[in-house]
Amino acid sequence: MENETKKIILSGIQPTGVFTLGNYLGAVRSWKKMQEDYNCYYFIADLHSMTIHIDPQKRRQQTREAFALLLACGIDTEKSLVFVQSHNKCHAEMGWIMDCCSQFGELSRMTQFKDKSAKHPDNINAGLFTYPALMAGDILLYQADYVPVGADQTQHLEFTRDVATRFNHTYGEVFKLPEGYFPKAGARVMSLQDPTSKMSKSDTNPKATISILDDEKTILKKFKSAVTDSEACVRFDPDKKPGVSNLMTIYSAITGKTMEEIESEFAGKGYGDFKAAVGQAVADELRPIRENFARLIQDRSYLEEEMKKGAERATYIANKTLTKVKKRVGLLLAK
Ligand code: ATP
Ligand code: LTN
Repeated sequence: MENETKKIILSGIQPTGVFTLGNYLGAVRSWKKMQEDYNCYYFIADLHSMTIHIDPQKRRQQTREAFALLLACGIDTEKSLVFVQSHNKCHAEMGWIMDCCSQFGELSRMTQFKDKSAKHPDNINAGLFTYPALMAGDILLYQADYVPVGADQTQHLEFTRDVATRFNHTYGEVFKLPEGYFPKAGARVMSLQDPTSKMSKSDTNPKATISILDDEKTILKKFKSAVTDSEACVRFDPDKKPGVSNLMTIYSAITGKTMEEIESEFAGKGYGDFKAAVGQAVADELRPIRENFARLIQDRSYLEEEMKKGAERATYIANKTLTKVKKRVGLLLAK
């Protein structure tokens, strides 16, 4: 699995619900492609999901499902290291050390903290505030070269680099500085009901998001009711025609067609035909994932076995960095 000459890719996804078409086209589909060229480490960020309230039973279920979804999307445990964050205790330990290397001022500037505290004013917990420090620990533990994340996470990545630089300066070189990785084929998918905001797992309006487990009928129906405009012309113009442009982005991401090709394909046709074609392309793309998932989620012992293998290997790798870090900061190592 591991190859010394390949660069390390690391990324995580929170178990906050079934992945959306946005998570798939913007992240997980590229993760699958990267497996061929990099040493890839992918994990379910269950510790990060604790920053919002989720019923415990639901969290357990969503974590198992998220793990199965990664495999269903083609993340291969023979090629990549796949694990659940909390199964490797190094993350929590490193998280505390990173907390102590983070400044109140810099954490206060994080837009995700501001956004999420506005969204959940009744639960502005300390974890939400120190979320980026835990994330920095995730990345630095594995000496990742590249971190594929969406635009919403670039500030956290910058923060990680700042903390790593400061640590290396204070205690001597330990951490590699990670870089963001923005795959060319990665698409930013917007809500089907409000195309100016991103499609998000935690959206409460089911018509706004396509879950990657939606069946064909549901997918076609959701695309049929997607918000467009009254011009009745398939043309790419994200500012003036955000709804149609979003559908074109999705169609292009799946078929590989350029915007010009899509415009001429639907020239003179109404939105009805266009929406049906996009819906069908999405349904065809997601069908094998849904079938793989249905099979995997039944096989609990297989999932548990894969989680266990992932946890052991992740712990082995992370522990090397953690031990170095503990020595450098002057924590006595237990004999
Ligand atoms: P939540 O609603 O719980 O905040 P989310 O749907 O925004 O979740 P995350 O778990 O925060 O998803 O993100 C997982 C990965 O998917 C990240 O790399 C993120 O950048 C990417 N991603 C999330 N939403 C989209 C989207 N609409 N388009 C493209 N990429 C996305
Ligand atoms: N914050 C990320 C999830 C995440 C992550 C990470 C991504 C947690 N730790 C480390 C990359 C590297 C998110 O919400 N998408």
